Amino acid sequence: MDFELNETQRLIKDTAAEFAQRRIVPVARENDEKERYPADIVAEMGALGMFGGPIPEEYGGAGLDYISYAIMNEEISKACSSVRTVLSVQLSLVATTILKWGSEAQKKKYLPRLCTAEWIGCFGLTEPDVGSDAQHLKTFAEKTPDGWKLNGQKIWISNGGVAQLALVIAQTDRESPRRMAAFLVETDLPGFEARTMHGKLGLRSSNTAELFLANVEVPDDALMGEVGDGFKVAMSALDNGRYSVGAGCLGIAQGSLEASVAYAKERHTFGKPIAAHQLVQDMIARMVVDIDASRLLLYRAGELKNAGLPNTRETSIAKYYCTEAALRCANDAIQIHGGMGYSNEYPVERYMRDARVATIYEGTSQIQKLIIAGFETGIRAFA
Ligand code: COS
Repeated sequence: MDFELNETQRLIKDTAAEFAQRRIVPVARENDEKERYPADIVAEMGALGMFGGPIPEEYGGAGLDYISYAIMNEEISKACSSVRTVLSVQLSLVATTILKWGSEAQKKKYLPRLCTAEWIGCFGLTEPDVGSDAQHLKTFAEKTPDGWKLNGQKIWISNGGVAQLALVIAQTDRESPRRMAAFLVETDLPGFEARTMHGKLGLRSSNTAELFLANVEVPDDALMGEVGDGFKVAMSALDNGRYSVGAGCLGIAQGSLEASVAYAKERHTFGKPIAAHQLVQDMIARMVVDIDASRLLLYRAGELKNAGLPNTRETSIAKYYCTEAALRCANDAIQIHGGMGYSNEYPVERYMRDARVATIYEGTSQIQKLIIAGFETGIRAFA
């Protein structure tokens, strides 16, 4: 039995799938080859309301439940995970974080622009020396009479080179990492520079940048939450970011399965379609099980989000499982496609390359396991 979708969820699935097939699939391969950011597709999705996600309608959003939001990410990712990246970062790391932590003025100013993709947002946590150990940032915000002065460097920032708004996490006290703060930094401010990074293995048509902040002066009202909330802002953003990465990976896994079934029925060896060979059926069965397990784990986390309940543990379980499963599925899809799987004539090699980063960014699989085991044992591995 398939997961039962309600009317809204079905509509989201059909609309996203139709758009993806019509607008994203035809250009995905070329955009990947040319490392071309799909600005036109993003603008069109924004105009159609596809960036509204779970943001309430009063702030310009679509007020979607988290299962519908996952479905949107799945369908877009099945067509092209680079486009899914723009959507996920915009909504999961930036917009929903502003919704949770922002002042009324910050919500009114930024959310409607993000929900139409008129503005693109990025999330500045990672630094050259700080990935997993997110408590020890070097980017520093110094209090000034009129606001704050930010100095530092961020790296591997998705959307960084195309963003108008950066959510930047910085230290405010050199003696205490517990005094981190979150800032909403408009990227046209003097001293803010983004340099796009090239040569990535996957997600090649998404934009990834290094951010340089040299004496960037922001007003007091750029501070989001209180001084000392910065780490919690980042972790709650990642609770949502990890969910949409999981959903994106579910889309990759589903795409791998669909491509494999189609190819295995069409390709003949030893006088029959390869789908009739038992070892091919073994790979297809493993994909089906991985996809079912991914979907159930992901939607469980989504239901907790819908109910406004704590979900860090369940989101980490879903992120860990979905990302590893997508890699297994994409790898087997290449195997089923044989030599053709190694060519970009078929989408499966891109699935593999696009899935690869997902066990690394927004918390490695190792970090997810430490979070999960921390809940189970009550013992933090990081103390
Ligand atoms: N939401 C809100 N608050 C959270 C939270 C969450 N999901 N997780 C932790 N916190 C809070 C805790 O409640 C705690 O608050 P108090 O100090 O008031 O008790 C505080 O944050 C510190 O929590 P904890 O001690 O558990 O943090 P750790 O330093 O042990 O966190 C890990 C360690 C590794 C889990 C964390 O640093 C992490 O997730 N690292 C990976 C970061 C990452 O994903 N980087 C890649 C970014 S790519 S965008």
